Amino acid sequence: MSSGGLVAALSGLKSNFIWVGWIGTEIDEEDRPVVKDLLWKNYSCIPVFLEERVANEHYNGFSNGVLWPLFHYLPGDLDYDDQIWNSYVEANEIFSTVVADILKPDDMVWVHDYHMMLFPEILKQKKPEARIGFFLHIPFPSSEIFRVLPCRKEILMGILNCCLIGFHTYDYARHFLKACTRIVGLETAPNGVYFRDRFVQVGVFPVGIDPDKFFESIKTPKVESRIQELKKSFEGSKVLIGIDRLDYIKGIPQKLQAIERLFQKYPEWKGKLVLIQVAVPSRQDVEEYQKLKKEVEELVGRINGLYGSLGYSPIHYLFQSVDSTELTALYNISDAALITSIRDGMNLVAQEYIVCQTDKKGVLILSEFTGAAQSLSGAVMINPWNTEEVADSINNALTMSEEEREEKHQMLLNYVTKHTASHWGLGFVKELYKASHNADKMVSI
Ligand code: GDG
Repeated sequence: MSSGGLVAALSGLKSNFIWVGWIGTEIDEEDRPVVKDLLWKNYSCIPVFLEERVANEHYNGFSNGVLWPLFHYLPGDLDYDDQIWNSYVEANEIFSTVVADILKPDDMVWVHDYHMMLFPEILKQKKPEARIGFFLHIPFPSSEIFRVLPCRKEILMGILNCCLIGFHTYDYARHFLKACTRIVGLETAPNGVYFRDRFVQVGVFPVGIDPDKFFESIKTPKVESRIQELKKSFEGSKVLIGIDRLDYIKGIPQKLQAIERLFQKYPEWKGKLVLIQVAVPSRQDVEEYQKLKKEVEELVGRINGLYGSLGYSPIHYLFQSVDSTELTALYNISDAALITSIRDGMNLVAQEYIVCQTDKKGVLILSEFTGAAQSLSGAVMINPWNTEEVADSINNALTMSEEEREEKHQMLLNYVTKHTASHWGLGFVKELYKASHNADKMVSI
């Protein structure tokens, strides 16, 4: 299982689905039936096979090279050309052929994320009766940014073929509706948009985690003993934790600059504070990600060189994925989590940190540019671009009174244990069911 927010959210969803997804690698024509059979029998998964060039241009090229930076307000990094766009169209077409083949009359189809924005329209052409919902896991940007996209109309029309379109926050939904008005000239309402002869419902569904998974894991002997080991290694130090895919949206350089400023401004922390930064390798085939890796490594080296000593490194940098025992133990022993995303659809790490703070009631320091910031009011909010403010916030978080920490933690915990992945998933599916029946009524009128 790969690391990432989409995987975490969907694995916390306790419901029966047939999963359809790209297999992640090229499989020879003659091996495909065996692979298909194996995945179906063991995981209820239906694989989609893409040839390597199409997969690469669809995934690394258009999805992660164009849509990802643009939707995270970085239009400067846009690397658009017709070839990668054509592969995006082709991959969406191949997916829709696979789904059209297995679709039964009462089925609902839930499409996930920016890789699949044309899929609803193509499936609808093949199966006009299909009931389709779409959820975007990343921000939908202001229409002022979105309209930069050369194929902006096609992308909007693609998802408008759904009965329900979901976002993490009201802001993202509002931006989408505005784009429909400005770019396609459609009439909108606060909860949807009129498209052809139908009303496409637009809703807000903030994603959550599966808290029980962490509560149970913390009590296992394996995690308990790792917690004790880690507590011993960092005895006498405050621990800050950062868990991110190594992605430029996560603001890791901004985080490191704030740590450097903290040591300059509050030298008393030297020798008494460590940042454990897990940076999970991600999209290493995309050039921007290789540049980021270099930048982060240089910053880590500089800070450790300046503020470390023979027996002390202020930053423990891991360019690797850690297993779930290690992850849970790291969350548990830290005094604060530091999330500095410059944009982030939601950010599940924030929620995972909260549920793992069974002992210390540590502080969540959270970028105001995450979707999570809109619901986690017990966090210490920061603007990651304001290095001075982040440094001060870290200092304040680590010197905060126990009562204040306890109060903030309780507020956060109440939210996260209520708004779980199941709550999110079932909420979306129920709404899709209702929306698809309402859409039928409108058509028959
Ligand atoms: C996208 C959106 C939105 C990370 N490192 C390790 C590891 N992880 C797990 C975390 C968490 C997940 O990956 C990361 O989730 P995020 O939500 O923080 O971020 P993205 O991957 O960017 O996810 C995001 C999300 O979709 C859901 O809609 O929240 O905004 O960008 O679950 O625990 N897991 C393990 N080892 C690691 O080293 N085991």
